[in-house]
Amino acid sequence: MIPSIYTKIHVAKKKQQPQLAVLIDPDKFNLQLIHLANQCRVSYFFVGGSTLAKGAVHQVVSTIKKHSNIPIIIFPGDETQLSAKAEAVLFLSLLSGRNPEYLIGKQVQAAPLIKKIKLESIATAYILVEGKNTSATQKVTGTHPLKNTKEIVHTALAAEMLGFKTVYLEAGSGARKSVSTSIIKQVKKVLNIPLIVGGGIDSAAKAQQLISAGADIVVVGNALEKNPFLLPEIASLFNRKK
Ligand code: 1GP
Repeated sequence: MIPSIYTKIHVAKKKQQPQLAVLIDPDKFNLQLIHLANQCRVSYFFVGGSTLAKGAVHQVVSTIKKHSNIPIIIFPGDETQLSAKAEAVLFLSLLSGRNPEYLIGKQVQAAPLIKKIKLESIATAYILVEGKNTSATQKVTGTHPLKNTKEIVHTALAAEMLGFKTVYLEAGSGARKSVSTSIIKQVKKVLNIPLIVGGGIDSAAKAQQLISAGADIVVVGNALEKNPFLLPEIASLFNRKK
């Protein structure tokens, strides 16, 4: 049997092998990045965006599938961003905010669609962390990111107790400041489930700091849109023990 995507994530975490996810925004799709990823240690493509035309995700997932065997995990901006051709979806709940639509409303709309297309769903506690500029997620969801480390840690802890499969600490796409190593270390002290970290990671040095602090999956998007040739350097940090 082919192991589920969550099993892969979990096994890599247990082995302390950090994984790299390349975020593809369908609006900024670049086939060159897919070809480069095939030559590097990229564990997953995350596909999604906060404001996309209907069908854009499915179209890009189909195109990537023609050129790569790297598993695709949908990282949805809304309940319409799904594709049966992907391997899994991060089933997000925005736990840093108090907007019921993004805590459970959108999920109720998406659940029957996910079941219908038989997509593996990975329950993910999505925690927006202050990234020094207003992120698209903030604008779309009308919520504020968390600043206080204690609150971030307690939110991650509550997520694990609620049965979430992963926690995603998000500084926001293109954040000027990525999630700090001190926050990652504090969260890791209480967390047993895999930790995903993204937002504003624009160099191998930054990625290395986050890996050393304990991130299990590092997500890079913007920086690779700007310069795909950064990928080999960043990817060379992965598939070794922390
Ligand atoms: C955004 O965490 C991801 O949701 C990746 O962020 O685009 O800044 O790399 P960047």
